[in-house]
Amino acid sequence: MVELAEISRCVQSGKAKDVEALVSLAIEEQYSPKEILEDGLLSGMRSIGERFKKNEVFVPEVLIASRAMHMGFAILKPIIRSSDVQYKGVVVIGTVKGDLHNIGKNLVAMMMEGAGLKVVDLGTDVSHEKFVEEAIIHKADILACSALLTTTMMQMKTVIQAVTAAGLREKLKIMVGGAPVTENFCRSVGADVYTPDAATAAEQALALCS
Ligand code: B1M
Repeated sequence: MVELAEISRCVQSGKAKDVEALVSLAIEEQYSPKEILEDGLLSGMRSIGERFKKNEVFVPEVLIASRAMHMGFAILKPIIRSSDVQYKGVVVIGTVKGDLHNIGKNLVAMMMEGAGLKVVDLGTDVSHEKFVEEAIIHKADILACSALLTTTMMQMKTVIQAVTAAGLREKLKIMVGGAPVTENFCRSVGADVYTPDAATAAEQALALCS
């Protein structure tokens, strides 16, 4: 009999092959996709997120754990019925126009996924038009912008202006982050939430959606 806690432990230690095997076995043993997701895969990512925040693990461990989670998720995905797993919210995320840094943004996206949110990752060099377009298409609850350059961080203001012009500002929360971004900057451009790291970003995103 598979223990879902074992899947969680294998995610945390990045044992992707074991995660795949255990998820397949758990499906055979009639665990529901929701149980496997919540108590296995996402539980593992949540733990790694907490340890990352306490500096007990670092970027490489998080990336390896996330890869293991995704491999398990790929097996689960075809059998997840839309009625079975309810996402807690929808986040559209990207690195702003002119900026190609994606390591931090990817971490934020993974942690948010690990927290049970649906994440639509637009990649890097994302224009304000694209942010708005995708927020509408995916009925996003949160727009999350990352920037690593002092020369691109002002793009966040442009994104927020475009969101306001599209009449979405009331219902769309805007989160910002990245090395040069600060709480003061967040307030000055009219964003809702600044967080300094990926784990806190996931926590805050979840709080905004509940
Ligand atoms: Co570039 N780069 N880079 N770079 N790069 C920095 C950012 C820089 C500080 C290096 C330096 O000069 N000391 C500097 C910026 C200076 C400034 O603006 N003041 C810089 C520069 C100048 C440049 C170029 C202009 C260099 C050149 O070509 N002359 C160029 C720009 C290209 C472009 O974007 N148009 C450039 C290019 C590159 C590479 C392509 C080589 C590569 C990026 C590869 C990639 O991302 N795929 C790169 C890298 C790797 C770096 C450094 C070394 C590392 C960045 C990183 O990934 N950190 C960086 C120096 C440094 O930081 N030591 C540097 C790890 C990552 C986990 O941290 O992204 O901060 P970070 O994410 C954190 C938090 O910030 C937060 O969570 C993450 C972790 O928990 N976070 C969020 C991030 N986004 C968030 C969003 C949120 C919430 C939290 O909510 C939405």
